[in-house]
Amino acid sequence: MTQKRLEQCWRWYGPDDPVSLSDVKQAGATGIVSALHYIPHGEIWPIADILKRKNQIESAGLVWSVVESVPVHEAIKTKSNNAINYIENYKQTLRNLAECGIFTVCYNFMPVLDWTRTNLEYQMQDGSKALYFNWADLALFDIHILKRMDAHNDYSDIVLREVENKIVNLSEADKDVLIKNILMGIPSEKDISIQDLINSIDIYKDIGAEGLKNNLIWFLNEIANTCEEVGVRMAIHPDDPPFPILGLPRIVSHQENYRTILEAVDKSFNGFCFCTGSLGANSNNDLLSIFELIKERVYFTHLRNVRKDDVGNFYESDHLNGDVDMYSVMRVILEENQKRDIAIPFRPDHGHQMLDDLKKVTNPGYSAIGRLRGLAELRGLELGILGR
Ligand code: DNO
Repeated sequence: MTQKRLEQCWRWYGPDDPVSLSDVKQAGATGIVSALHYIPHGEIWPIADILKRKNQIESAGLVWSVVESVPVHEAIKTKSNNAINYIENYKQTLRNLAECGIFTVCYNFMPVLDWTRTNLEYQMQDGSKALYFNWADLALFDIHILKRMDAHNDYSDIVLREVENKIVNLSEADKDVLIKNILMGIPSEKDISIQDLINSIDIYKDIGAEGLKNNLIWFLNEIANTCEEVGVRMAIHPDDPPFPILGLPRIVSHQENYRTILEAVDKSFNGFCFCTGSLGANSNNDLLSIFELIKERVYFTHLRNVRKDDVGNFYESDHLNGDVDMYSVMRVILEENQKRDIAIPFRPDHGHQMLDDLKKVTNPGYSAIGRLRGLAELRGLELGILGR
């Protein structure tokens, strides 16, 4: 195999991130993945703000490689009356980013909630802490806290029995933590409230998966000309977890979804963020086969691993030690990378809270040392495969 390396990236939430840009430098990453999280969803990102962030990154000797994310406003996902205004704003943000030299934009089309976990401090045997998703905890929240109508129909008997056991011992404090965990989003973006969630569940009940898919296709068609004019490549992130949850539809969870998105808008700007941890949480997903299908349009990758149990609960495992065969994934990504003019960016997605970080307040999944371990292992794997 020839020798072209991937671009090593690191997600940085901005100046308030407890992990500094000089920490990132020491971790050995060269590219930064960042977003202007303080700008409310749907508003235009002004050029001055983009340039300010870009300069901060460049002064540290790094490059702003990928925007993750320019959030898609709920009005667009639900195609409500004012959606077209938000599309115009979105296009302007893309133009502004391109004007500042940033051309890769990650986004997702998950209703209301971004990634969802039920426990943000799952104790690992080695003393570190991981993010965890447990169906019974989600069902408990759904049935007993949200009180969604007919929610119990969405869960297996095993899960429902576990809910009954859990509810007996659930303290008010446990309940609060569960609510906080499930509603937790991106740091410094607006928090979702229980009431927002209930309202949205109602709205999406009428839209359904078919409607949401059509809205995505509509969105992509609306922004297509702008993306092509200014050279922006969009990278949609898969649903995390890749299942319908809380009665909300999902449309980027498995291979057939990918085929639909590819075929519906068959233009090179319409690309993907290949996230191994998200897709790997569904044992029916064959990651290599999904990658084969979309490889020419993969503009960004999140390398993360998960370990699932028989019920489908999963925790985020060490990057090289989980159900995702990271060696094979890395191989195919590197093969594709050899054909590219621009190296494919990857970031070690999440990491355990470990060592000194256990004493610190960190952003769940985004503490420094766990990701540093992940990056170092992935870099070693990459070099091993490249034969250097
Ligand atoms: C979680 C991330 C997601 C991702 C967005 C992309 O850690 O992978 O929050 O950034 O879904 O839009």
